[in-house]
Amino acid sequence: SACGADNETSTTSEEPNNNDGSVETIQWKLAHLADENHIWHKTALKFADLVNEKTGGQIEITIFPNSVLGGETDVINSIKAGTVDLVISGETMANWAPKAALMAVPYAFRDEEHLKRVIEGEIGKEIEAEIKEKVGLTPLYYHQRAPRNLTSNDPINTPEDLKGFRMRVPNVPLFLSVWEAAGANPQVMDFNEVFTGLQQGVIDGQENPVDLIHSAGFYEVQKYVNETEHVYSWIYVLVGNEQFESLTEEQKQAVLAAAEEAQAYGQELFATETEGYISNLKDKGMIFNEVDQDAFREAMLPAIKQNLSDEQYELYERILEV
Ligand code: CS2
Repeated sequence: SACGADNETSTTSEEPNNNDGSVETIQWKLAHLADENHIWHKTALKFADLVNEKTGGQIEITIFPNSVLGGETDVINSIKAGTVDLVISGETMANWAPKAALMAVPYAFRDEEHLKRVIEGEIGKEIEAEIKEKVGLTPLYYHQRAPRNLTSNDPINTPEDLKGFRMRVPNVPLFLSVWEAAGANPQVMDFNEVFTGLQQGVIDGQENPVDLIHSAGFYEVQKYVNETEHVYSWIYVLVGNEQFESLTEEQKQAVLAAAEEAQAYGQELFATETEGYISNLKDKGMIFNEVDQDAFREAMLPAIKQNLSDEQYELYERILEV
């Protein structure tokens, strides 16, 4: 379910806030790194329509895909500065809220049911609360994600094949640690710089779920999807705390009700479209390579313990128990 929605749906009425007696429309900007065909984009458009409808046109949200407003970390800083209003983000927020790292610990989630028990249970609420407090963003709804796989131009079957392998990871300290431990040479890069890095041979590979491999056109510059499935996770759609708190109570409830419906809409798209991404990538010539997942899990485990703080590791152990 979305974060804290109330089920009443209503349009909002508000005192005129212009001297001509009109009510000024609130214009919000939502930024994300996927393309216009991606589940995140289609769901964000639906969310914007629902918010506009439920507020009687008082809130208009414009969606900016393909990192056009900057990389994920830059956008989060822009929301704090008030020049952007919403973002789609996840474990990158660990740079402000340590508990967000627990969204993407390698091989932590056993299956979809386990993942949902964490997201929608006590632990998910603790992660959301720390994000709100330390990042200054309010989670509105989330997207379940396909597992992250490692892409390359030569097959990677075990960590032994990672010697000298220069790869990009998102701005997530834990990802740097686990891929170093597995034997690769990871470096942080914004998502919108990865294609060029691969095309120019600055990096040899990257890791992402099939939907983002497709969204960024990595099939043009990568041959193999090595099925490490090393991270199974989710990602939030978040609004700046200040932007959200500036709304009337009625407008807040309308946004939360829209988020609830957008959540269900996005989940339906996830269930029906993920398989399609795999066949699309195969049609584009990518080879899906089965790997020794246990070998990657074993290679990464020591780095998980070493990289996480005591508090993060305690939460990790709770996740394993759920
Ligand atoms: C994306 C992001 O940049 C990427 O590789 O997959 O969604 C990434 O997962 C971020 O860390 C999410 O905060």
